[in-house]
Amino acid sequence: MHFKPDKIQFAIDRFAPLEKAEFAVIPVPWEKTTSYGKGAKKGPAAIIKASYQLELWDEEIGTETWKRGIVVLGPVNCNLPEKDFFANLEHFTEVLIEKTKAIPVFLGGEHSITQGIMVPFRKKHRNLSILHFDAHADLRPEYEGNPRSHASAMYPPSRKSKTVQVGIRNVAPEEKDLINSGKVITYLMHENLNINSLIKKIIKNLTDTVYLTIDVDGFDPSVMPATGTPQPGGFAWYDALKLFKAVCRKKKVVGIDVVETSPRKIDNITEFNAAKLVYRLMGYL
Ligand SMILES: [Mn+2]
Repeated sequence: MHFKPDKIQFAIDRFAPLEKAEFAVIPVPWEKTTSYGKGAKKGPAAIIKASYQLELWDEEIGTETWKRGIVVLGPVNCNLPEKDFFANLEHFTEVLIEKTKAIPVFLGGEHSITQGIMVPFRKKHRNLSILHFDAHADLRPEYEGNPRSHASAMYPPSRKSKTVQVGIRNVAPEEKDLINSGKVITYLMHENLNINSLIKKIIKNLTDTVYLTIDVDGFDPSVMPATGTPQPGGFAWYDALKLFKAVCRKKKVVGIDVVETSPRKIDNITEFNAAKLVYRLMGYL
């Protein structure tokens, strides 16, 4: 398998071939099971398009992060039957993390992509833990008969890896015995409004090597309004950044996904903010 760069690219990627890049951005416009608001498949392209508008100097980090090398790869093929898509996504991810040094940042697409991505990460990194930032627990073994549903995104990964959930404020009856059980530690949003003490708990509970999965609905809808199943009362921008900064600085973050951006016609806030988030996270690493 080789990587076929798409025409859609960060304006800055031409300075960094994949071999030299510190970060690889991978669009995964997968959308099969969204239950309410549609459009997650348009998320990756919208975020990349918005990224052209970012200033290259990051005012918080104080550097031009792009100089460390960012490459945007062509999208993972999502025009496949579900089984083949996940097999391909797993294989793609495995090749990427085995053959390059770049830290991958996957752009979704619906959250179920995390299921495929996690398989090779688990193989490569012993004692990997997951920081799961989301409004939803996503712990149903299956939803509407499908274990690959976005509502089941974290069930398989959390059976195998320690999973710390934050932002959670929507839990189904069939999930209530799965939160804070087994390998899952769940910090319900309403019980953890003090960001500093939440950060302490998260840092204590994560292992040294961390995969970060960010559903944009973990943020408050005022920050990330365009998403399929929004929930009130999510993280404010600077609180979330403080949390991500602490994790990126104190742990070894080996991969990231940012999922569930569903661009809408009325505004472009979410894709802009997601692009800024991704650039900022790179700066923290
Ligand atoms: Mn969610």
